[in-house]
Amino acid sequence: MPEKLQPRSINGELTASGLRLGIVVSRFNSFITERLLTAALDALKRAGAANENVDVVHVPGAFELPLAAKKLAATGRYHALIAIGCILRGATAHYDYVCSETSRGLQLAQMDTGLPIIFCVLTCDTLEQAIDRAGLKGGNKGFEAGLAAIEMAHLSRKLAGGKSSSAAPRTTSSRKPRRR
Ligand code: INI
Repeated sequence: MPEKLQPRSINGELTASGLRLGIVVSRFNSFITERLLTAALDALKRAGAANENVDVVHVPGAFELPLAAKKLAATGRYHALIAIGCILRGATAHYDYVCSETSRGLQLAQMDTGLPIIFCVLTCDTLEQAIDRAGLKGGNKGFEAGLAAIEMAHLSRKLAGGKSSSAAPRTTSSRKPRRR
């Protein structure tokens, strides 16, 4: 029997020390989004993130997340971003427009800038579904998003071929994160 191929495995670490992270949070449905934010911050703190390396920006609703995220990415200051929102289905088609433009906008911002932008936007039919995902039943998606941001920050640097600990995101201006 021939030996099984053992490929090189490239993974992102789960340590946040030295990482600069930005979080954009929507105020709409803040009962949910603030719970997601708390859990995301908990994940970052447990992984070793420093207070001065984490910025939180609030926007009115999920629809505003992509622009704010893109502007944060353009500063060149961050290794990864997290976008937090909660979109609940209503009686009209508004939900569909907000969902599709928010996800499309965040993906575009991520692809345009090369900076990982973690999608922590709940899209639920009911408030109960959102509550379940914000810490009551099925864990907290904010915590998962925090870990995903850390992992992607490291992985992004590795895939870009960088070896130094200053993980430079490939922004349009190719600027490295600035030390403050
Ligand atoms: N914004 C949300 O974040 N969640 C929602 O459920 C929501 N609904 O249902 O309307 C929502 N709408 C506001 C939208 O995101 C914008 O803030 C608004 O349209 C102004 O641009």
